[in-house]
Amino acid sequence: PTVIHRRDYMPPPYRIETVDLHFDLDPHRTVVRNTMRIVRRDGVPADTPLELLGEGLQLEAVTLDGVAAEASDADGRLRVAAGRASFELTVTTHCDPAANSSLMGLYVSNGNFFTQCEAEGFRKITYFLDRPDVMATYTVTLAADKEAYPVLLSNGNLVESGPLPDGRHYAKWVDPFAKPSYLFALVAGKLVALEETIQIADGTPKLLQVWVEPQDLPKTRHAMDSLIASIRWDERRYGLPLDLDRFMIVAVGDFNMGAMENKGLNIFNTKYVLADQQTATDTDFANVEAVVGHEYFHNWTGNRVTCRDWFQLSLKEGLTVFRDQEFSADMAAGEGDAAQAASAVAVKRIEDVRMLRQTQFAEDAGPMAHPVRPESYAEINNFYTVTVYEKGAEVVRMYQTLFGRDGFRRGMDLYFQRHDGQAVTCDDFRQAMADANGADLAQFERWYSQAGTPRVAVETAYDAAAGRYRLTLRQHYAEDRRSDTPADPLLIPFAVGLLDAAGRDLPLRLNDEPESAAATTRVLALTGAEQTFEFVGLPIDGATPTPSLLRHFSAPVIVDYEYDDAALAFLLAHDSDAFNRWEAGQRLATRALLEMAQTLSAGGQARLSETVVDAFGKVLADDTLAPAFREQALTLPSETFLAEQMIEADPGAVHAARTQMRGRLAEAHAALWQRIYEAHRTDGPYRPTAVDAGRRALRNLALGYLAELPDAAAATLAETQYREADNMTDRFSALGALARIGGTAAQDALQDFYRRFEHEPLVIDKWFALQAMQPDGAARTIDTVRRLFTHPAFNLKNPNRARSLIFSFCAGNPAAFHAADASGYAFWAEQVLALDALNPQVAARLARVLERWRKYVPTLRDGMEAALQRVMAGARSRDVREVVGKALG
Ligand code: B3K
Ligand code: ZN
Repeated sequence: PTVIHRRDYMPPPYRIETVDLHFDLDPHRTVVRNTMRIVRRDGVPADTPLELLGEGLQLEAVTLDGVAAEASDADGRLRVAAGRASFELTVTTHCDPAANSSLMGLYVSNGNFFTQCEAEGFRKITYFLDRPDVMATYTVTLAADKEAYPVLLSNGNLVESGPLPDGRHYAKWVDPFAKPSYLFALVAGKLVALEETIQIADGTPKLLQVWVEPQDLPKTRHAMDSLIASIRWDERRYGLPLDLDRFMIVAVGDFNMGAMENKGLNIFNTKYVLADQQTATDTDFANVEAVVGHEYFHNWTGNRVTCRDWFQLSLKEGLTVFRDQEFSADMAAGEGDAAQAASAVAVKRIEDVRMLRQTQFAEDAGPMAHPVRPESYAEINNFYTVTVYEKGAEVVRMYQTLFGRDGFRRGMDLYFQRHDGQAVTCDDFRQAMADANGADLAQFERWYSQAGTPRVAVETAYDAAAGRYRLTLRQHYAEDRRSDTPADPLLIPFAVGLLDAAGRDLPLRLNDEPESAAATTRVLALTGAEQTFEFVGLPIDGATPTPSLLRHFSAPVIVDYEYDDAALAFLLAHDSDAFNRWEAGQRLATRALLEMAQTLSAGGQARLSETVVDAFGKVLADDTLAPAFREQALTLPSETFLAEQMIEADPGAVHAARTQMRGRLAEAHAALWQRIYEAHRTDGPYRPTAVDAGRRALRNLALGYLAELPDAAAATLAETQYREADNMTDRFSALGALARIGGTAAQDALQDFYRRFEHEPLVIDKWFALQAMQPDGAARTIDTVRRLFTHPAFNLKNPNRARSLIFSFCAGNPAAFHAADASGYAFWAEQVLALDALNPQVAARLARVLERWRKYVPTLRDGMEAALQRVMAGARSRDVREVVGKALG
C-alpha cells in the first residue's frame, strides 16, 4: 500500500475560502451540489491543476465560473484545469447512503441520515481538498421529504427553513467559523431534542440541544447536565467560552467510535449520550460525562485551532484527552471535603494509568509502535491510537507538571493568542508552552518523535550519619524496542517523596538549595541518561527512608526499583501520595501473580505469599480510606496487563494464578468482605456521583470476591441483589456474580435480564459482553459465543453489537480466546474477514488483537500466525492490510 510520510508535507496549491453545499437527501440517491470559492495560493504556477479528492462518487456536472467545464475523475482525483487565480467551481455528484456500511461519509442508520468525516470521510460526500489545512466557511442547504425527515441539522446557525413542492422541505445553515472539512456534519430524520437555554459568563444566551430518537428522550438529562458542566468548566479553568449561538449533540446507534466533535453539531454513539438509572451503570454515567466533555473541549482544542496534517493528530487529541481527564477529576472532586477530593482525583488518575499501562505500553512494545506524532501511515484511521490519545495526554500533562497549573494556563493563552483560526503543529504548541514560561523545551520534542516506553532504573543510597540520601536515575528503552525512531534521553519530570520509619513524609531539599526550598514531594527534572540527585538535611542517624517514586505517575515511564515485599506493604499502608499507595499494592500483587503464573506455567503448584494476604487485609479493614480508593486498591491487575509482564505471555497460567489469588483473598478475609458488603449500601435515591458510585463499586467488588467462595451464601446475596436492585450498576454486578457461580440460577438470571431489557440495545450489548467474557467452564465460551452469533439480536453491521460479542471475547477474555486448540483464532480470522467487507475501520480494530502474537508462549504462536496469514490472504481493505502486514512483518 502507499505509505504517507510526515516529511513529505506540502501546503496545498489552492485555498478553498467558502463552500456552499446543497443536499437533496434520498437514501439511495442523494444529490450533492458543491459550490466553492477557490483561490490559487501566492507563488503557485498558473498551470498547476486543481486536484480534488473523491471516493465512491458519481459525477454529474462541473462548472467553472458558471460555465460547464472539462473535468475527469482518475483514481479518486478530479482534475480541473482552472488556469485562473480565483474562481468559483461547482461540482454536482450523487451517492448511495443506504448502501454505505463503512459508516464514513454520509450513511443511513435506523432510517435517519448521519455523517462522519474525520479523518477522510468528506471525500465520500463531495470532491474536495479533503485535508485539515484547508479551512473554509460553510453554508449548507438540506432538502428532504418532510414526513420522513422532519429534522434537518448542520453546523452553525439555522438561518432559513421552509416548505418545498412535493411534500419536501428545506433548512439552511451557516457556520460563521472557518473549518476543515473533517468537521462538517449533517443529520436528518425523525428526532426529538431535550433543550435548554443557558447564559454563559458574559451574559449571552446559548441554546443547547440533545437530539435522540423519540423513545430515548427520557435518557438525555445526564448528557445535558454534562454539557452544561463542560461549558462552565472550560470558562472557569481556561477562560474559553462557547462561541456559537447554539450547540447540538445528536445520538446515533450505528457509529464507529465514541463521538465526533463536528463544529456545533457533535455526533455521538448512543452509548455516550443515553443514560438512566435503570439501564446505565455508574461507569456509563461517568463515560457520558467524560465524552461529552471531550467533544465539547475540542471546540477550542481541535476546531478553533486545528491540525496542519494528520501526523499532528495528538495536537488536538492528546490535549483534549488531558482536558477531559482534568474535567472528570474536578467533577469527582467537587463533591466532598479536601481529603475526599484528593482521593477522588487519585482514583481518576489510577483509572487512567491502569488503562494507559495495559493498552498503550503494549502498543508501544508491538509492531504498531509509533511516536505520539507518527512518521508515516498507510491508513490514517489506524492511527487513532492509545499512543496518540493517551500517551499524548501524558505528554501534555507533563507541561503542567513542569510549569504548574498557572504556567500551563499561560501556555494555553499564548497558544490561542497566536493560533486561533489556524491549522498548526505539535511544535507550535510546545513553542507556546516554552515561550509563555521562559523555558527551553527543545529536548522535550523527543516525547513527540521517539516511540517506545522509557524505563527509569533507580538506585538509592542513604548516609545516615550525614543525613544525606542519594537517588540515581538512569533512563533507557527496552533492548527489544520495536521502532527505529531515536532513543535519546528525554526530559522526564520525576516526582519523589521519602517516608520515615513512621510513614511520614520527610521534607526534601537538594544539596544546593536553601532550607526554605524543602517540600515533601519534589519533581526532579531528569534530562541526562544518568543523573544523581542528593537530598540533604535529613535527620541524622535516622532509619533508612523508603522512597516513593514517580508520585501521581508524573511521567509515562516504567520504574525499575528493587522494592522488597515489606517496603511495598509499608507504602501501601502509609504513602501520602494516594496514587503511589495504590501502586505499591499493585506491584506487590503483580509480583506475586507473576511468580504464581510462572510456577503454574511450568506445571508446578503455586502458593500466595502471606505478606500479600496480610497487606490486602489491612486495606480491607481500613475504614478511613474512601470506598472508591479501596475498590481500586483491592482490584488486582488485569489478566491482559499481567500477561504483558511475562517474558512469554501465557494467558491460561495468568488466569489460573489470578483466580487462585482471588480465591485465597476471598477465603482469608471472608468476614471482612462480608462486613464491607453490609456496610456499603447506598441510602436514598440513586445518584451517579463519584462518592455513591465508589460505595457501589466497593460493595460489588466484595460481592465478586464472596462469589469465589465454595459455599452458597454468595449466590443468595447475588440473587437477592439482582432482584431488588433499583439501578443497573447493582443489577449488572449481581448478574456478573451469578454468571461466575454458574448453574441454573445464572441461566435464569441471564434469561430474565434479556427479557427485561429486550428493547434497550445498549443493555443487550452488556448481555452479550458478559457472556463472551465468562471463563471456560462446564461449557466452553467459544461455543457460547458461536451460539450467540446466531442469536436474532446479533447484528454484525452494528459496531456496538459486534464489539459486545466479538471484541469482548477476543480482547476481553484472554484465557478462553487463547485456547490451545486455536479455536479462538479461527473465530477471530472469520470475523475480521467478515467485517473487512462491511466496515474496514471496525475490522482493523479487531485485527489488532493478534498483533502481539510474537509475545506469546511458543505453543500458541503457530495458531496465531496461521490465522494472521489467513486474514492477510483474504483482506481487501487498506485498514486491515496495514495492521496485519505490520504484525507479520
Ligand atoms: N475526533 C474523533 C475521532 C475520529 C476517529 C476517526 N477514525 C473523536 C474524538 O477523538 O473526539
Ligand atoms: Zn478527541
